[in-house]
Amino acid sequence: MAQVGRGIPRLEARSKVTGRAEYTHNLRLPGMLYAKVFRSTVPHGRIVRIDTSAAAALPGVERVVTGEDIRKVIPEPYYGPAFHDQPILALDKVRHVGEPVAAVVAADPHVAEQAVQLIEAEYEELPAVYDEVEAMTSQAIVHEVLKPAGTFADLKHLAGKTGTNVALDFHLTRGDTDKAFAGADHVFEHTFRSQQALHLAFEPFVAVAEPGDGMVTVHTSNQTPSFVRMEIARLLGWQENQVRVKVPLLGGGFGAKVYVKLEPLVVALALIVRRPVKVALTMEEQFYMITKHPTTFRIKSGVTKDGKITARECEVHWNGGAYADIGPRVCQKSGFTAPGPYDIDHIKIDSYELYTNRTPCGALRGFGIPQLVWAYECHTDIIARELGIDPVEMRRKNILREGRPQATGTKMKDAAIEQVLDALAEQMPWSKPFDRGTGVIRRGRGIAIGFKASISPTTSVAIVNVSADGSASLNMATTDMGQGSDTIMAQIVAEVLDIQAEHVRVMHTDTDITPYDMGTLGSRSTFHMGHAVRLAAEDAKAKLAALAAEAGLPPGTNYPPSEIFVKRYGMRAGNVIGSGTYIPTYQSPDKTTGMSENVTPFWMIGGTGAEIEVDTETGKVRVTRLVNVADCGTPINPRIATTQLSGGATMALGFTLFEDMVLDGGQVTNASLADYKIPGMHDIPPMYNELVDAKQSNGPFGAKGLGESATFGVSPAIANALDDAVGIRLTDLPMTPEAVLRALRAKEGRPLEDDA
Ligand code: MCN
Repeated sequence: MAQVGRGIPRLEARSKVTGRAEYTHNLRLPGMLYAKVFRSTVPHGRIVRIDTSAAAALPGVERVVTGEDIRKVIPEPYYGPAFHDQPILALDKVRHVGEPVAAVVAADPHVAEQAVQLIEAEYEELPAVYDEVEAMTSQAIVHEVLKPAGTFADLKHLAGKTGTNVALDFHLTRGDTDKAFAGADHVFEHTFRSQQALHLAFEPFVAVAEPGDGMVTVHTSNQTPSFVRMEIARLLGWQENQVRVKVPLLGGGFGAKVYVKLEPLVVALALIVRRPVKVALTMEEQFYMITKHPTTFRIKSGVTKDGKITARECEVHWNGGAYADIGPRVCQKSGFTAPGPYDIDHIKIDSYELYTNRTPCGALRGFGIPQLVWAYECHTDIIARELGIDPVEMRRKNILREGRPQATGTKMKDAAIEQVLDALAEQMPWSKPFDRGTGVIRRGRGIAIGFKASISPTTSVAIVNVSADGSASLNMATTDMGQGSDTIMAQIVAEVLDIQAEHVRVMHTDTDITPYDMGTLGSRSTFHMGHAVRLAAEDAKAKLAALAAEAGLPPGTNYPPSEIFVKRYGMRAGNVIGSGTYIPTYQSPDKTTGMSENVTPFWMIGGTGAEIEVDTETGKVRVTRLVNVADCGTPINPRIATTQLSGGATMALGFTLFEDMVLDGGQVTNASLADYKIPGMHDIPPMYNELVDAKQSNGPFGAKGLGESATFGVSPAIANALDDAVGIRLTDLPMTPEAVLRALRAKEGRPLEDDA
């Protein structure tokens, strides 16, 4: 292959470094106004009164809008991909601190901000619930009524449970775990918890709505433009062709910008004031938009004395926050992989998505998988160490091999789990002696592996347009948020048409001209859109061949397109337009057993090896080396694919060691980049990245997804290394110096004062 497999630089690299790249933030429209949001200060309460009079009286303020005003243009102003549970601005109740309650529109954003400070709201406070396990039985009910959205095929069965906080519960049973535990040599049970954290794209959420003649245009930083169009049309009761959604490049998305976020608000405001309106969040406001699910995962395994896992029970509580967003899918799709990439005969999974009075939680790079791997890979490591089995051997003994059924019953195919494990062991290198140190600084190493199913079934459509000079453009709605999709899709077009990738122009999403795509999420684009793009290019190629035949050119030769057009039309005129649609096959899990023969079109595999240093006097953990290994089938662009590994691992490193949204009475106390620490250059260790030599037989050119794979194993690999170094086991994230020091001191029998 000439184009697929080329490690070319990103096509947009030059425009990014010269500042010419197009972002929604840079957009200024004639007559455009700015809106700022007034937010709830209580976690759960009935709205008694909102006084907007002082704000409305401030010179320069165009309009102050509340939830009731929105109802005048959108009678049912509730949105969401799973449930229509989220009001554009709060109605009747607020359900988390930071929830949008009112908005001020002004020509000057500073005036709008000043006016927001003048709004007053009074609430009758209601009991609140923040913890996912407490939410199961709490009397504090976040939603009294639930309306399933019914939009996506895989979420059609959603109902919610009135009178509880359960948005979705997923159950899977295979074999008989009770019997297997009774017959096991050893039974181990642990509980692991993970924290609330956030995406923090360096381009915060931003959207602009531009009302037109019987239509509206939305310019937005979003990963799912086709869904935005559908959802805005549904809210307004308009046809989809009256809504135009334009998405340029994104300054990061990481799963935050999926489905609709600011778009309903900005559209409602623009329709009310009949002018273009922009809403651009500050860094701080991102803490109130969407976050990563905190989880509590109780895991129990029955094991033979030589380390074969015979049974596993997984009970996962997902803290979904105040609005479901896409949480139910996280709970189900990730939930069914909770036992890990292991071949276990007896399995029971209970996975619960719960409403609480926190900022909503949704998709974040890994879609719940890192929370699961955190638990099952720590658990697996503890078992290995207690049984005196080498952790790599323990995994090798149990991994799911080709043709064996995963928990759902779907047989594993093209999942290079063993190769990933072998590559990790080799690169660490695991078989060589390791110096653990003797003084204040101790060293340890650990590994972890994880896997993820792709979201299914989903649709992607692409159009390839070949001009008479032979150049080609690609119309698709995949969003390039930094992962390099523009470049690799151009490589796929170029491969089929036998041209250079650099000569393919990739159009950014404009739903008036780019066809439907389910979304840039779940690392689905290379596989799904890659197929659609391949099919579209093949269609164009077949049409070019037909044109050559019409022109009387003898068959069998690959004529340059320009020659074909000239021969056929007498000059460089005309176009050839190829289109392609891709949707994989799928069988939804049985409602009672959770079983399915075809639950995913491909499996993503990722593994991490970590070497760390622990300062036993301060508890500080320094990661000295990370080994990131993944199976992405054929890398379309090995150079960019490798950077996906280091990017994903760096993000996961932050969630492992320091990132944590600290809550006090429902109030986030560290909602700023000064107090919420993300990895800086000095925190990033040397990394070794490897893509194992594998092929996805049903993938475009043998490729499958990769964007999240490096996030899976980082937390447990570091926790396992910590145990290896100093013999302490942390079960909560993040592993801050304070948490490490507390555990060290407790182990030494001299607990820190407030633990004594
Ligand atoms: N790639 C490749 N060959 C493969 C697979 C992938 O060359 N066989 C490379 C390509 O450059 C491709 C990229 O890896 O564009 C990711 O491909 P894929 O795994 O198909 O993921 P998507 O294009 O669907 O992107 C989404 C995925 C997700 S879900 C999140 S979250 C994420 C991510 O990718 N957010 C990112 N990577 C990110 N990278 C950056 N810089 N910024 C984000 O916000």
